[in-house]
Amino acid sequence: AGAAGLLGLTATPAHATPTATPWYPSAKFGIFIHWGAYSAAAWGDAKHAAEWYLYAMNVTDPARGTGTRDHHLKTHGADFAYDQFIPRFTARRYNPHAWVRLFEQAGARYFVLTSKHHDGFQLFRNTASDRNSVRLGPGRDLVGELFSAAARSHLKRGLYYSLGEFYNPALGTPPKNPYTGTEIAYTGYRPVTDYVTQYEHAHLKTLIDHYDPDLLWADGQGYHEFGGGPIFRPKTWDWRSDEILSYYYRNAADRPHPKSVLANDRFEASHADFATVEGDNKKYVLRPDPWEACLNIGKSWGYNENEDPAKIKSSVQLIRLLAEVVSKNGNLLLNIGPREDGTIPDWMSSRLLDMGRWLRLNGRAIYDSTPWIRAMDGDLCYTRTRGAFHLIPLHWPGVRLLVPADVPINDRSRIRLRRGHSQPLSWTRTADGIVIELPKHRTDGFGEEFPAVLSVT
Ligand code: FUL
Repeated sequence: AGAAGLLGLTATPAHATPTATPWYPSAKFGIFIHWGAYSAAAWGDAKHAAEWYLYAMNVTDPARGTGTRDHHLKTHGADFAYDQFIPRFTARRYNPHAWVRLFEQAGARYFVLTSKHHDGFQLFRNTASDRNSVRLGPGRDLVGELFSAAARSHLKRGLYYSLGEFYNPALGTPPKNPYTGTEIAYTGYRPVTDYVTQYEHAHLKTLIDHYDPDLLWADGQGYHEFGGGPIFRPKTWDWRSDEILSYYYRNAADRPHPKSVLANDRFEASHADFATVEGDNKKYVLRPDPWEACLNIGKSWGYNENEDPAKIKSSVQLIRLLAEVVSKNGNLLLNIGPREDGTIPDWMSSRLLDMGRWLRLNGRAIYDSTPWIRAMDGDLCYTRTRGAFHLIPLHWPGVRLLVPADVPINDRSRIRLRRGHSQPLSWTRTADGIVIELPKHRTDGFGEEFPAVLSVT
């Protein structure tokens, strides 16, 4: 307030936009969807995820991994161009309402769909390029359909967009295989002289204007670093993302119902609303600002028929990771890769449904929670919500749970298991810490290996 307060100017002016409630930090759990022409190729190798197929099929250097190339030559032949997968990407059984229902049943609060990945194929209607699902392949606006289906749900709607691309002609004409010099087809190109303004910003502006996304998830910004192979674009690239993000925020604030929108940290802009952490939980640390772990169930982000079953995370592992991320003040963005026809493999949907089942019983320790001063001790995670402190042992602890003496439990505290045992549990303070007595077996329908929640009020 200060001087303005003295001058009586602190009252909110009538035209001021109310601060939209930031939905993101309390949402905790979102679904990432990698879907595109690569879903029709449906193949990844030990070194390349399936959504990198266009890149990987061109790699001839054994040191960089020729698994995808070998597969491609054997299965499709040397004359089969990547763009021939576009008509095989059909979305024939795409049911966006079923997707929305599944995400809701999973307990997710938002989703992020790939509107364009590094192969440059767009899942939305636009005029900057014809390389999109309306003009080619499915003949449908896949982004628009999912956004409409989710419009009346509680899900917030996000879009992934790769700033850079592997072989866009505007980044090096004509695109060639960097190893062999063979030309690479890029169907649907509309010539531009300025990739950033006429194409990338034009795309993002279309996404903002037509779909009004709650979240933008940029990627592909450091394109020159991808895979370490030879590339066509300059080493430094000025995305001028501050311009497009200003447009995005302004647009959201100017709406009749202003809303809080977010952008991730891959725009190379002067501002990011949350940090992205890709990879395993060795990288997860408690930090004060919002962050998001993007995580795969298997190894590929795009659908991969060659997925190694040994690398597929179980529902137990995923729920543990969710608890860990949330105790560290993060959100979990869990990825699925639908098939080219829009169906979601059972091994993905069954895991989502397990998470939803667990969250229906235990979500009170997850949604809207904030971290404690420590995220976890060993296998025990902590979260807080209004009026409650939650202990989340990552598996059933047996008849006694020992918790450190400094957790906020006092003489008036009641400790309860969420369901099935509404009776407060007995506990005692000992020299080693606080010992909580638990029933011998859990009765919430989950195996002993699943995380449990004890709430202290
Ligand atoms: C990475 C991409 O290269 C992967 O293909 C995937 O989209 C992941 C979420 O981000 O940077």
